[in-house]
Amino acid sequence: MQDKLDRIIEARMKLKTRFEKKMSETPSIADNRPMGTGPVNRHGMPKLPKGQTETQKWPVLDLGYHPEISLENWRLTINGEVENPVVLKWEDFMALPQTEDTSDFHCVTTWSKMDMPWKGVRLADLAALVMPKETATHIMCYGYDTYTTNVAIEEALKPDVLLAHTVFGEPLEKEHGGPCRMITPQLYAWKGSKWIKRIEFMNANKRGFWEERGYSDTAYPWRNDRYS
Ligand SMILES: Nc1nc2c(c(=O)[nH]1)N[C@H]1C(S)=C(S)[C@@H](COP(=O)(O)O)O[C@H]1N2
Ligand SMILES: [Mo]
Repeated sequence: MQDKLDRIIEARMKLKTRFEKKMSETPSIADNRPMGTGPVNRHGMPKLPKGQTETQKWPVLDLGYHPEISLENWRLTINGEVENPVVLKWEDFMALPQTEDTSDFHCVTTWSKMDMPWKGVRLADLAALVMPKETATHIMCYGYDTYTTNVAIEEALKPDVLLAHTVFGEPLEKEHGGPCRMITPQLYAWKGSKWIKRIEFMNANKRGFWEERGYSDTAYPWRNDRYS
């Protein structure tokens, strides 16, 4: 157990070193003229990105099909440009280091839900488990509903990017992507796949479902970067 944890920590430090510079230059951290209003959030951006309105409700947005995945049948495949591809069962996933983090959720359709207390596994910890090859630049995330979305690795490795199974102290509801979804608090929410099934590390960028239909590849909320 301790051994396994030590290995994850060591691999994570390596990855951190590899992507640190790129990560520190991403707009959600480094933009010196971010667009938005309100007090500064924890990564230095105005709390409410331009064109967004805060909502108390939590709307459901997806392709209309809510797949039912029992914990017993749930699998997460992580493969592609990695040293150690894995297929995790629910117990394997839950045995990984668990992170609690409160973050904001910005949907491109202009609503933002603030201060959502999530619990799950950091994408960075999953990456440390599979170890992306030197050639890896992006990931493609696949949902059980056939959804896909692409994310650059320097965004995916941010500490607030989780594969979340719990929110507001309760198991994530099916309509919001339960039992497990990804969240990307520093990018618009479509970059976080609900009902996540597979993460493919890639050696080039490729477009996902919405990106192929004119949504931005990069999706920076503080640049109003919605469509390409
Ligand atoms: N698998 C899957 N993930 C998805 C989507 C989807 O259609 N399928 N929609 C995306 C969009 S556009 C948004 S805004 C958020 C919405 O999450 P919510 O329904 O929990 O609010 O999920 C994203 N992840
Ligand atoms: Mo969305």
